[in-house]
Amino acid sequence: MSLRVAIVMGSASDEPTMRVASETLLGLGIESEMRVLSAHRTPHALREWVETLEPGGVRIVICGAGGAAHLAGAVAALTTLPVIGVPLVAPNAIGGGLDALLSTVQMPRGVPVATVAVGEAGAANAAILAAEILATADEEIGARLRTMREGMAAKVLAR
Ligand code: RP5
Repeated sequence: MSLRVAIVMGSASDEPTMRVASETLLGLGIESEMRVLSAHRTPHALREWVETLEPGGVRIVICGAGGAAHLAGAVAALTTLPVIGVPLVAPNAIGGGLDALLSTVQMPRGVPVATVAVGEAGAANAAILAAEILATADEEIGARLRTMREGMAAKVLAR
């Protein structure tokens, strides 16, 4: 079966955080591919990669970047696949990732990026949101999402 979710990040230094997205997807029974490509450092390679996604069966793209976080916006400019942006905390971050949050979320009308929370929570939520999109046409994923929610609620109520 083809991989339905692709994850891309701007730097290898983003990998520990973005791994949370791939692990969360895996926990929901969804495999993904992960790449490091930069809107600024490798714009041509990024474009070539994006062009392979839809023909390869990818349905959703998760993009993580910090600082001047233009990766998700650049990907969204190149495809009409849903793009989920994860703002990350770069080593020189301003405002604990506020720089990346604003760079990711403030897209011009017509080219949306679904932007989640900064950092690990955002990486996890990007995966869950991707699964929720896939679940609109995949009942098995929907059932796994419901089980996950029930587990969360049980944990809270057990305290
Ligand atoms: C962004 O700049 C990357 O997404 C990363 O979060 C940040 C720092 O990258 P490195 O200088 O560590 O490669 O483009």
